[in-house]
Amino acid sequence: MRFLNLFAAGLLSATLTAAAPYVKRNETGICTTNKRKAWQNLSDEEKAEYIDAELCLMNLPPKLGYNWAKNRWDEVVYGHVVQSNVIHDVGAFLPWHRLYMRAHEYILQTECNYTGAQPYWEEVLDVDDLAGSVVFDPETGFGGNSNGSCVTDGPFTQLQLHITQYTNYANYCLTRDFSTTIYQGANQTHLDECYASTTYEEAWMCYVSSPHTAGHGGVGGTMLDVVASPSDPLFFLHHTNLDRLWWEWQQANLSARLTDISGRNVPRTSYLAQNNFTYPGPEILDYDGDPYNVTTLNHTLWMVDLIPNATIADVMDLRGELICAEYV
Ligand SMILES: [Cu+2]
Repeated sequence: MRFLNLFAAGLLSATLTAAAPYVKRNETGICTTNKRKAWQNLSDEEKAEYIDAELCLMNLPPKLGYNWAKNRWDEVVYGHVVQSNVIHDVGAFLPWHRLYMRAHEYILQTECNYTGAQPYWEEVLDVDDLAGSVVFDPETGFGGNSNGSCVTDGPFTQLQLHITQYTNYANYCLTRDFSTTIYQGANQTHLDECYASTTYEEAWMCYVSSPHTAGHGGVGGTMLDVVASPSDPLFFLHHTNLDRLWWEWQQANLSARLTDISGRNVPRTSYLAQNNFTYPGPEILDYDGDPYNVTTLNHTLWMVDLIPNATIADVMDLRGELICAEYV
């Protein structure tokens, strides 16, 4: 896999610094920013501001110095692509994606003047009518199904994508291909089952296999690509919803679950094979902060210079200095 050559340099140069504070707290010390709302509850003005900020990102010049990057969107997507074989099927899956949601939210706020917080797609509300979801509204949302072809309605009709698992020099379009069957994994029965998990290990596996798979497979097309799925802007609403579900689970027993982390650092052999992933090398595993193949609070979350790296400990509390968010 060619992109791994870039990995070593990136990880080593991005030293394992403590996270810098991204948000200002008011004088009481209470986090008052980043009230993350369901897309379904945003006003049309709020929706338009978010969509405009995403379009802004797609039109901003790149700034990380990669010669292949055509715009800032490519760089944001790359942050996920380059380490797909160490952020999926592992214990760090939920924490890494939590920080990645913050990176995206922070970049919208600081580089595209976005004044809101990252919205989420409350997917359970749409299990009976996926295609009818307001997120797919071409006027106010992300455009709709395209049955595997290029998306032809909504603000991302012209979106050109460049990064795949195998190259950063591709030119291809955003696609969607709905599956109402797979989407049923987002239903309340599955959410209840995951919520009833008693350990992080049990919880992350349940959330990954049910609501997480439901969003990726239900929307299909680009969203079904385990590597390049952040290319569909809907990815960020989907993963923020997943993060909300994890936070709900944490809140059910906060004193224990603010520190409850576990899992492996290397995906299962079957998972690597199924996705054509290479086994992560020492340039990754020697720098992840964990001495063994067990995920701990010291585990480093690599952000590829989009924002500073952090540890899992830094993101466990959604209300903390780093994420500073609230789901409303
Ligand atoms: Cu991912």
